[in-house]
Amino acid sequence: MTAPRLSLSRRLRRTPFSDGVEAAGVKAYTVYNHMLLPSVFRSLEEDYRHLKEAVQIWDVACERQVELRGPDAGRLMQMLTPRDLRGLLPGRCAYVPIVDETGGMLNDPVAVKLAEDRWWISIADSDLLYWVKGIAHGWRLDVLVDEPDVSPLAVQGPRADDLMAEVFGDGVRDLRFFRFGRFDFMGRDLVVARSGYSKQGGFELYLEGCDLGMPLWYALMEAGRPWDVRAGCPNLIERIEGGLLSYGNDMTDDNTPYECWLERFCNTDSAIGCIGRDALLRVAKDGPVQKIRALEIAGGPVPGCDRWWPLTAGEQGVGRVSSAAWSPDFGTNVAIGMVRVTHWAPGTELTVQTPEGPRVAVVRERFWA
Ligand code: THG
Repeated sequence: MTAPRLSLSRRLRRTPFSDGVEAAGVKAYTVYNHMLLPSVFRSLEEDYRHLKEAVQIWDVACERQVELRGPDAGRLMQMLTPRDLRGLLPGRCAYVPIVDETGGMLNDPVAVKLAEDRWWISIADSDLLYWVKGIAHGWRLDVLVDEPDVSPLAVQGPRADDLMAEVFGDGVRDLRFFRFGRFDFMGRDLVVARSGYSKQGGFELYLEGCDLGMPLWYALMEAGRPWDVRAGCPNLIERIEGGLLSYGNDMTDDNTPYECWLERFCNTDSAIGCIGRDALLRVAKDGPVQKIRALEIAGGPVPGCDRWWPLTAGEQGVGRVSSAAWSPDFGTNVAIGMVRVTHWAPGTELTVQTPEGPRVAVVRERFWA
């Protein structure tokens, strides 16, 4: 059986790097923020091995920016998140849960503080722009909110520093985690941060405008030759091992940050102004009734997880698996799920209902990497 194809049109946006991605032989895409996001180049496992050993260039232009600009930008940013941002200086990034008035997760972006009065919210897959515009307008805030023409490109893998130093000089090596600097590329300033959606280390470059997309892509590809650079993309296996959550897969607006194991990014006591603060104070007091957990699924490689797989204990439903893949390095299926409080203790044996039948799933203390 051949799988049906996805019809392309302008609503499914290309990126400034799409020509390079196609030339590199992309095998599969997913859709993220109405934009193409590559998901496989050679195979999931070959891409995984190469990411852990070399260096890859990722077209992550689908991580769109919501820009806040104006005197109330900082105030608006704090209204969106329970993470206390008062100590965050310009030049820094922060992973921030975004919650609605019920404390439900609307997105889990990286906030980039460009200046006191200018922020980029580098969003995961949900239309956050409309929520932010609604709040800015409804509260009559003095701030402009829009989606600028900014396209992130990631350089990820153990040789990322070596590659980046070839293009931008040794100064990039001094960037610390979740900080950014401005670096010249063909006479244009690029925001370059040490961040990215893998645990292998690397950078994200925020390209403003489209015209330098392919020159930047090829400059990085050329500079990376000595280290076998390839086009790559966020890798399902590697991100599950590292416990990097995927909004829309692992959590939705039905979940609070506490359920998502994101309490380390919540300062609900001190995040004054956060719209979901009262709701979160209530759930923090009682504690969540379910929580994201790492799970190991027994047996050989599981099929792709394109819907929630029920987790059961006997006849009782106790949660769901939302992401799963075979890990070559750990010789088991690694998975992310949401498990009820009664069954989330490490070591608990559950049953996961995969499309190919039931399997044993064991709750783990932590993720793999
Ligand atoms: N980079 C940028 N934008 C993004 C992503 C990114 N937008 C979409 C998506 N990824 C948002 N989700 C995440 C999830 C995890 C992390 C970043 C964005 C992440 N987490 C680290 C961790 O969990 O180890 C570190 C968090 C911290 O300690 O602050 O990096 O990848 N621009």
